[in-house]
Amino acid sequence: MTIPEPTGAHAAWLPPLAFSAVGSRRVFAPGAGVVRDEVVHACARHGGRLADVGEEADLVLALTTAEPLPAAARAALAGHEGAIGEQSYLLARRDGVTVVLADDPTGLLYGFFHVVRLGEPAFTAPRTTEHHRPAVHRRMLDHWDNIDVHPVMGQVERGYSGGSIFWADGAPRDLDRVRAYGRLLAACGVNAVAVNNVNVHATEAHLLTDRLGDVAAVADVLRPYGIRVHLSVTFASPIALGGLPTADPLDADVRAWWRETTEQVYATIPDFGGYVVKADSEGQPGPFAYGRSHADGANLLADALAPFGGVVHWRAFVYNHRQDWRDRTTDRARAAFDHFAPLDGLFRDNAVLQVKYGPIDFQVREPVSPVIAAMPRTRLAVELQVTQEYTGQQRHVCYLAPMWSDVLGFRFWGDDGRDVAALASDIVAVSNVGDDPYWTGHPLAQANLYAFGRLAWNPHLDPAAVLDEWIDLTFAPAGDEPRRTLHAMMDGSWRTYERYTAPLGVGFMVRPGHHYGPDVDGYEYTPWGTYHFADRDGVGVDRTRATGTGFTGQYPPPWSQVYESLADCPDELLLFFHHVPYGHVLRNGSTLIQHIYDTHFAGAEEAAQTRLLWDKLAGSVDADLHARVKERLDEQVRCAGEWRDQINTYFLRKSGIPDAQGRRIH
Ligand code: BDP
Repeated sequence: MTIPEPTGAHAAWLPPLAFSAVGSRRVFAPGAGVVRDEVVHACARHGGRLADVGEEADLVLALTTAEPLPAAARAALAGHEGAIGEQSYLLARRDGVTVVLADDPTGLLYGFFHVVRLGEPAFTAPRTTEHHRPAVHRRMLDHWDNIDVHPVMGQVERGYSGGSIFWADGAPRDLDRVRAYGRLLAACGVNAVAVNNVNVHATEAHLLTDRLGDVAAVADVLRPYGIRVHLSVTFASPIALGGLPTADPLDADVRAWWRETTEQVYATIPDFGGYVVKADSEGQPGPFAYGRSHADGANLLADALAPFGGVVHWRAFVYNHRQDWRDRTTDRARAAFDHFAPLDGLFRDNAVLQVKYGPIDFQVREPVSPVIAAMPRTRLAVELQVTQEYTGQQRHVCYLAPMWSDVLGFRFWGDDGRDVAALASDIVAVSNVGDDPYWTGHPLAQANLYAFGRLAWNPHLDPAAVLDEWIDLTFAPAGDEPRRTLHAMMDGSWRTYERYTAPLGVGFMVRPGHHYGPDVDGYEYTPWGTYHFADRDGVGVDRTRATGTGFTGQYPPPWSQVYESLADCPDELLLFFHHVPYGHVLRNGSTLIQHIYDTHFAGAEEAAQTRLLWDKLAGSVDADLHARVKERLDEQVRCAGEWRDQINTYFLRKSGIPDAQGRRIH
């Protein structure tokens, strides 16, 4: 299949598409650079023209350092104290002129895209000066991309959008496509990418040394969009690449190797972002082999990066994947906290501990990881998963922003305490993009990518409003009916997915290995630590202090008590925290077993309704796009039915309790 021209009608929220608001307007965008290019491009497509110095303009896009600063810009600045700040901008409209002002080119670019998002209203209502700043400094996508095609995982680990967007045939791929990707990311506020898999295989390890030029080629293309490139590295690099006998973080030769290697990296890529490390996790090497702590490991790399302003993202996803559930202390949910909480305060300032949002592994419903509350003296990144590994693998519609919004807004210390977004210095996610013509396999999965960037910029945005933004930017010409229909299909799709898959936070129940589709006992008797403990009397994991694994004790009050209590624990997390009899009455009034039946019938039915809605849009959206989404919806409906039937049958047989509504359970 050919890749459509990146500005093609179904290629996501690429800005000029929505910049028809330029119309016949004059735009003053002094200086060179990407903003000016954007304006030239928009004018070529939609009319309008670049204004000259001294000429009146309808839109002024300027850096505060511009000489002379246009009068409209000076007026917008009046009364504004201090710097606008890195990556930030002022937006104002008065006396018929819309003004975007920034201290740096990246801020100006973000301001430009803000105008694009607003469309025509950017040029109508007056606007007192607004100051827009990102909530966190770094908004990053981790690509789990390999250069080579891995025999089991394919080229992109957990990738559902074709091959890598960065690598093809053993080298950097078509850089025009990478450039278009950079633009797409800048338009939603992402400013960092890691270009290779956290599981670093032999070929990819060399990106750090003799293949650094390949990384530099990608960095050059992304730089104008304010995006810095990061690299996943293996902790064993000094052995694998440097020929040293050890990777011990306290060994002098090892330290020198990292220092010199990192110097070379910065000599080649002066604005290189830093390293991402998965250590002592699922077979990756790490400091445990040398009897050292993860602070020792992270600080080794942090020290090498510090002179250049780089950071190391050190992942907290550390657990023993070969353990069985030997005793209460070996609950996988506890592992990250048990390893890292005692190390709080020992990490360097440029070491960022990257914590998955939940204590297990990117499930459709998990409590927020208690590690995030336990490390006040450590810089933290919250890690989300945009790629839909456990949420339908981009064959199912599953708009994840409502979940992320809940996570980022979660308050560990109750209503008056700080929320997760305020505790994080970075927000990171595993990317869902590949070389697919629609970028994300399922065209509607683009909304997750867009929403990730927008929520990382401002975690308090309403996910439903962000969805509408994406729909408007992507399907602008389609009109009101498609807009309403798409909203109806997508807004509740995460909860729909939750209804027909593993119930009430218990998680997994997926087919082992590829993680798609139902297999209730697939992981139940394996050493991975992801169990549901269903028996004839009940289901769920007892993680209480009183009788279970004690995981609830990793939360501060009030949540330690709320989760500990069967009566107070929120329904949606009940089976994550408690082993519960089938007859237990939930807070919603239903028995547990009846709730399982009801939600599974309802979820599968909602999937079928979603497909009907899409059918109605035939003729109103691009025909190829319609066909692609339809094919995915057919699979979603089939798979949702399979989930419903397997889960319901399983629990009917275990419990022997029939459905109160007498529906047929296969
Ligand atoms: C798991 C994925 C695995 C990743 C791992 C990780 O199944 O492919 O390598 O997460 O985050 O969910 O490192």
